[in-house]
This record gives sequence, C-alpha cells and structure tokens, in this order.
Amino acid sequence: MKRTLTVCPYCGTGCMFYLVSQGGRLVGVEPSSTHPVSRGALCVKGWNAYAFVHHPDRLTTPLIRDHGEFRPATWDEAIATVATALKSVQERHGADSLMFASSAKATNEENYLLMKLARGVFGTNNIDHCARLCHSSTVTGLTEAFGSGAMTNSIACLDDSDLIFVIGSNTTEQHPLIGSRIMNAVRGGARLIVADNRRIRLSRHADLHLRHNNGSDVPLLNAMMQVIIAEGRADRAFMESRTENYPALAATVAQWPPERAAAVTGLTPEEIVAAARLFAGARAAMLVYSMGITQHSHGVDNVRSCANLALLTGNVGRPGAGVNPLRGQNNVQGGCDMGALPEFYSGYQQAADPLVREKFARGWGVSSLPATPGLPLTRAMNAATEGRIKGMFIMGENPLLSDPDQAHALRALESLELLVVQDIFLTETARLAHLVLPAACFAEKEGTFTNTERRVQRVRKAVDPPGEARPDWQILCDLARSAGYKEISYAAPHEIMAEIAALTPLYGGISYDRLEPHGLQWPCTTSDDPGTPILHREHFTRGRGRFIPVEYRPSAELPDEEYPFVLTTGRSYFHWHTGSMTRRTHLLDREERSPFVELNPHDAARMGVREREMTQVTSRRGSILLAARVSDIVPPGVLFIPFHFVEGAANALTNNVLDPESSIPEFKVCAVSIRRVP
Ligand SMILES: Nc1nc2c(c(=O)[nH]1)N[C@H]1C(S)=C(S)[C@@H](COP(=O)(O)OP(=O)(O)OC[C@H]3O[C@@H](n4cnc5c(=O)[nH]c(N)nc54)[C@H](O)[C@@H]3O)O[C@H]1N2
Ligand SMILES: Nc1nc2c(c(=O)[nH]1)N[C@H]1C(S)=C(S)[C@@H](COP(=O)(O)OP(=O)(O)OC[C@H]3O[C@@H](n4cnc5c(=O)[nH]c(N)nc54)[C@H](O)[C@@H]3O)O[C@H]1N2
Ligand code: SF4
Ligand SMILES: [Mo]
Repeated sequence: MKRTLTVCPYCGTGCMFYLVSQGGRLVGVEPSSTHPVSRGALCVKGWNAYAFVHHPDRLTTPLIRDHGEFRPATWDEAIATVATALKSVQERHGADSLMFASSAKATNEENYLLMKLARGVFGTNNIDHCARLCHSSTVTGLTEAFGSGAMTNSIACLDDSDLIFVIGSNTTEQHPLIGSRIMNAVRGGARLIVADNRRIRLSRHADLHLRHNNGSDVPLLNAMMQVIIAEGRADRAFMESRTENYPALAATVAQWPPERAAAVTGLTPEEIVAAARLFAGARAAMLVYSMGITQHSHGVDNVRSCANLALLTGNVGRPGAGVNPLRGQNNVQGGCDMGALPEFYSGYQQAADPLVREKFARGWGVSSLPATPGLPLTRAMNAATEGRIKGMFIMGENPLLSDPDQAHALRALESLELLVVQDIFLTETARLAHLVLPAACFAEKEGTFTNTERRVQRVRKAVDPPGEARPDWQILCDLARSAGYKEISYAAPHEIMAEIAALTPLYGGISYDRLEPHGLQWPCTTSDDPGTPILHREHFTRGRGRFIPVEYRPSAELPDEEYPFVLTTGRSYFHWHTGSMTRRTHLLDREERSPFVELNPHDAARMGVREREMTQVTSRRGSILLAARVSDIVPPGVLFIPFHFVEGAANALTNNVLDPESSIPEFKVCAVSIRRVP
C-alpha cells in the first residue's frame, strides 16, 4: 500500500487527504488528521474522490475528427494538427478570433501555462475560465472596495467569530467542511443569520432565517445599513481612520428604510431590523457568501453591498470578521491568481498596463504582448454566434452544460471553425470538438491548487495516467513548441512555479520546498514571508476601504402570467457541476440518479403535481422533463433545479443576460412555468 498526500479535486475548501494505492491502482482515500481545514474529516465527495480515476470512460488517446467520426491519433500528429489549425485561424482571422478557456480543475502551473500560450504564443488576451460564471462579480466588486478580490479571512477564523452571516451560500452541501465548522461555531455560542429563501440545512440552526425574494439582496442590505446608521450602531472610529466615501453611502441607504425594503424583499420590517441589530451588535461579525450573491445581472452590486456592510461595522482586517466569498472549484482561486482572466496577468497585474506587458515580454523572451482588451468567456460565446470568434481551445470545462441558455451555447460551439477540447472524459462539449486531447487527472500529476482561503497546496502524483493521457502542462508545452515558441522547457512543475514566483509578487515567496506540509496563504512575497491568513489588517490593499453605494436593479426576467414561477438553479451535495466525475462515481450516482425540481407543497397542490411525478418545466428558451420533489425547502412561487444532469439540463432554461461589469450570467433568476406530464 502506498499513501500519497494530495488535495481534494472537488471544492475550494481544499481538504487534503492521502490517496491509497496498490499495484498502480487507487483503492481508497484517508483524510489528513493534521490538516488545518480537513482536520481528519472529509465529505462524501472527498471520500470517493479516487473512484472516477480508473473509470473505463477515461480518454486514453488523442482523437481527430475525420469525415464526421473520431479516430485515434498519435500525440505527434495531434499536437502538430492542433498547433497548425490554431495558427491558421490566427493568420486568417487575427489573433482575437481565438478564445482560450482555462480550467479551475487544473493546477496553478497549468493555468499559468495556458495564459502564457494565449498571450505569449498566440497573441491574444482572450483567456478566461469558469470564474466568469462564478465569482467574477467578487473579483470586480471586492477589488474596487478593498483592493483584493479574495476571501479576507481564513476558514479557521470562523472559530473566532461571534456572528456569522451566511448569505447566498448553501455551505453544508457545497463547502461541507466549512459548513460543519459553522455548525461547530454555532454550538460554541456564535449567532447565525442565514439569508436564503431555501430552507437549507444551516437555516435550521440559525437565530434568524431571512427568506427574501431572489434577487432582492441589495434592498435587504441597504435597509440593514439604514437601520445601523439611524440607530447609531455604525463603527465611526473605523470609518474615519480606514474608509472613504461614507457620505455617498449614507445618502443612498437613507432612501431604504425597512418598510420600503420589506415591500421588495417580501420580509417584514421587523426581520430586517433584527438582522441589522444582530450584525452590528457583534464583537466580530463575519459575512460568508457564494453564488446566491454573485450570479445575478446585478452580481457586482450585491458584492459591493456586502463590502459596505462590513466596512460600516468595522468588520474587516481582524480575526472572526471579514467578507468571505467561498470559491467553488478546487482551483478557481488559483485560476484567477494565475491570470487565466482577460484583464489580468498572474497576481492581478493589469493586462492594460504597458509596464506589466513589458515585464512579462522580457520574462518570456517574446518581442511584444497584446494590448487589445480580451473577451470574457460569456461574451466570447456571444461573439462566436456572431462569427467574431472562430477558434476555441477549451481545457477542462464543459460549457455545453454549464453555460446559460443551452441552445445558445450549442449555436456558439457549432459555429466555430475550430474547437479543441482537452479533458479527462469525452464530455458533451468534447463530442462537438474537431480535436480532443486526453489529459491526466489530479491523481496522476504534480502541481499546486490554491484553495478559497488563498492557501497554495501541493498536488502529488499517486498513479500513472491511463493509456496515452498526459498532464495538461506537458501537452501545453508541446503545443507551444509546435506553434513556434521553442524556448519553453520545464523538467517538472516546480520549475514552472519558480517562473510564476519570479514574475508574480503575490506568489513571490512560494516554492515547492516551502509548501510542506500544508501550504502557504498568499500574499507571500519573499522566501521568508510566512504568508497572510488575514488581509487588510493595518490598511486595505488599495489603501482605504471604499464605500460604493448601490441602487436596486431588479432581475432581468421576472415572473408573469405565462411564466409565473421564479427558477433558481444550483447544486446538490452528491454531484459536481456537469457530472463528468461524480456521475461516474458509483456511490454518488446511487444517491442521486436523475434530474429533479424542488416545488413547494402549496404550488404542487395547486398544479396537481405529486411527489416523484414527471413535470415539464419551460422558459422562453427551452423546456425539460424532470421529477417533482415536493418540499417546503423552496417557498411558494420558487422552483429549484440543480444543473448536474444532461437529461434534464437546467441550462436549457436559464437566461443568458450578463452583469454589465463582471459579465456573469443570471443563473439565479429566470421565469418559468411548470406542468404535470400526463
Ligand atoms: N456538491 C457540490 N459542491 C460544490 C459544487 C457542486 O457542483 N457540487 N460546486 C462548487 C462551485 S464551483 C461553487 S461556485 C459553489 C457554489 O456554492 P453555493 O453558492 O453555496 O451553491 P448554489 O447551490 O449555487 O447556491 C447557493 C444558494 O443560493 C441561494 N440563492 C439563490 N438566489 C439567491 C438570491 O437572490 N439571494 C440569496 N441570498 N440567495 C440566493 C439558493 O437558494 C442556494 O441555496 O459550490 C462548490 N461546491
Ligand atoms: N444553471 C447553472 N449553471 C451554472 C451554475 C449554476 O449555479 N447554475 N454555476 C456555474 C459555476 S459557479 C461554475 S464554476 C461552472 C462550472 O462549469 P464547468 O467548469 O464547465 O463544469 P465542470 O463539470 O466542473 O467541468 C470541469 C471539466 O474538467 C474536467 N477535468 C477534471 N480534471 C481535469 C484535469 O486535470 N485536466 C483537464 N484538462 N480536465 C479536467 C472534467 O472532466 C470536466 O469536464 O458552472 C456554472 N454553471
Ligand atoms: S469539503 Fe470540499 S475539499 Fe473537502 S472533501 Fe468535501 S469536496 Fe473535498
Ligand atoms: Mo463555481
């Protein structure tokens, strides 16, 4: 038996465990008892994280489409074909007709390399990844307010908190080891407010459960701030010494007394006042949020409101407090840190800044780097349908199931002249590709992931990849060389990290030998920097914390007579996104086998729908069939559908409307109808 210490490939909590292998095959998982986050525990996905690795569906050779059918190819042929095809699109239509989609499932080193390939070799800033669908609102909103778009505090800070405000995060199901830490804190005496109209597990332990209407977080938070100011509960000393632009905030929230917010949120004024008093009365209050806040056409405004509330009450820069966006994928924090974003190089260095471009050009040995602003992923999909994006290279994403408005996503992918997909399985998106490259998964390669609390941790190889599959970083190096960038050569991922550290101040002090045993939290700028568990302690990254007042903008598509229900989409505990890994994991698949819609008992009675009966849910964009789960988890008038199932794809229904600033889609609100299928 061999035990290999590595990081869980599922969520951003970043638990570490040992992969147990025997004779070159994984046989199980053992938690790490000393790890500061997992502390000897794992959730059901972690315990089963070895199971998909040896699945017979794993891609084992490159595939080239020939007369409509895939045929296996050698690596030499596949790499040369991909490089030539990308070059050809670039030469005929310009570099900005290419789009590169990176992967929050891949390592930091691999994200950095794809960023380098897009900018340094193919000359475009068109690089992005699933953070666009997830926390792009956070990156925009918190960077403006604080100067950094990451969790301000550490997971362990939950132990020091005496009030936890969970808003738009189903923490026990989606970040289970953070969820259980919140439950522990509550058992230890911390107060809990949950703002989510679903009766999620945490709500049963909350002092206050706010079941406000989807899309009404800005009025809720504005009114809480109005009460805090009116009752003299704001932290004046903190505001004077650490913040700016307070008068503008005060003027805006003065327009939002609880009575006005009550009409929009569906709450009572008393509930809003109670929330305000609980929050402002705490010694250390921590905000925890996720997709309920970010995935709206006003997602950035929601994030700004969260930041405003924390600034107003002096809850930034100390233990037990802070604004804490829980990052979703195992390495989505790292994907952003590595500059797999159109607007940034690694470490949030602006692509628009000529000095940054000069520095990277020198570091990479290229003559120049592109100045044209890059396209976010969501806008690139729109551009593809308009013929402005011609070629797409997708590493480790499955947009046919994860992008909003599936018919639109299909149109976008089908209109491409060239689609290359590099994945571990032949996903729904890969089936549309011209070329498919088989990648090694987390258990088969070396590298690092960065978790939601900015902790950079080692990923280690336990077993060999199946067949001809290779680590993403090796494939990307070969591709760069084949496309004419001969200087690229790394013996192993630690050499890529050395280059990242040299060009990226945030990661300046990160090297593999320093990551034993449980990683380092950035900023970590020098080789003796112990890392930073809490941001903004003496001053904000941007200097002063900035209040950015926001006005309420309703969701883009509200219910009407024809589509009388609000549809909100999200996740279940057992499955992961588009299901490529969890639906190939027996134990998880057994728990949740098929698509379902949560429907309130009142609505069910009204519509004549009973538990487990088939229903048809329809929006202006599409229609799907799925079983009813009648439950008061959702309030009347709201339906909830997880987006894991291809045979009842929630994204056939969702609305491809984007936040104007972050370009995140409105996954959390659209209008639908439901009927029983006779
Ligand atoms: N098991 C599992 N875990 C996962 C994932 C997975 O696929 N499966 N995915 C990972 C990823 S990438 C991410 S980003 C995270 C997401 O983690 P979460 O954001 O916690 O998950 P979601 O289910 O998308 O949405 C959370 C909650 O938002 C609420 N909500 C909807 N609209 C609103 C609103 O307008 N306001 C408020 N306040 N709440 C609202 C919903 O009712 C829902 O309970 O999970 C990560 N963890
Ligand atoms: N309706 C609705 N839609 C949503 C959301 C929602 O709440 N509602 N949430 C959005 C959010 S927050 C997110 S993060 C996105 C997620 O959207 P995606 O990122 O598209 O979803 P995943 O299924 O996680 O895709 C990851 C892919 O990487 C592959 N993979 C795993 N490991 C590796 C590796 O090491 N190398 C390579 N090359 N590939 C690998 C997997 O097989 C899988 O196909 O979905 C978004 N879509
Ligand atoms: S909480 Fe997240 S990181 Fe931890 S075992 Fe579960 S899925 Fe993996
Ligand atoms: Mo996400």
